[in-house]
Amino acid sequence: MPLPVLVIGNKNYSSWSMRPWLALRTAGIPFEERPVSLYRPEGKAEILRVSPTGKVPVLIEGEAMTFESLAICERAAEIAPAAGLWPADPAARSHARSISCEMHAGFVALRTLLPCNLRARGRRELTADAAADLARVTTIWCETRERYGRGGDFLFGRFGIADAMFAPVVTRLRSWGIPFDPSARAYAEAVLDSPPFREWEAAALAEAERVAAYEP
Ligand SMILES: N[C@@H](CCC(=O)N[C@@H](CS)C(=O)NCC(=O)O)C(=O)O
Repeated sequence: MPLPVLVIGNKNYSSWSMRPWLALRTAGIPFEERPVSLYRPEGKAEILRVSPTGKVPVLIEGEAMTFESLAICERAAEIAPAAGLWPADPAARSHARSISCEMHAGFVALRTLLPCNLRARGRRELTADAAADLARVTTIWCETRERYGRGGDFLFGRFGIADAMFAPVVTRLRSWGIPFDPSARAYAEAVLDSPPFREWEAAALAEAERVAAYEP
């Protein structure tokens, strides 16, 4: 049986690719990754060949295809139920799904102002809308850690899908010089220190392609 193939964009820039990659790695699911450049014409053509949305990430398992980052995370949880990508407790799991969907669907002002660029170390001022997004993200992190995270360093104790969904927010804040609220600093540092994230980051930093629009 061939391994699942995860088609991803540039690791330095593709926050949506990072999320399911972290989930698959955390769950110990063997997979091949197929990187495509988001910024070269041949990359776009390749994405269009495998992705009905024209976007990455996409997970290919034989005839089956899963697109949309959160759907791929769900698929990872299905492939490896023992990995605990979702919390076992139903109330915690409902909360994990809710905040993961909230991340997937929202925080547009924050994401637009602070593009994903793991390598960057710049400074940006928050707009009012981005500040409101960040306030909500901080509340999510703190309330979730308080209610469900006592068993470990992550939102629900161990690293799971909710952490994978929020990991790019941590890196965007770091890249653009936005200080972490003291109440959220330990959580952010735990994400940056987690082995799957460090593996992704090392590969991102080794990439040569530069996109001027996302550089400081
Ligand atoms: N909602 C999608 C968003 C995917 C997305 O926007 N991917 C970007 C890369 S991070 C992309 O493929 N962009 C290429 C394009 O829009 O041409 C998901 O969650 O997977």
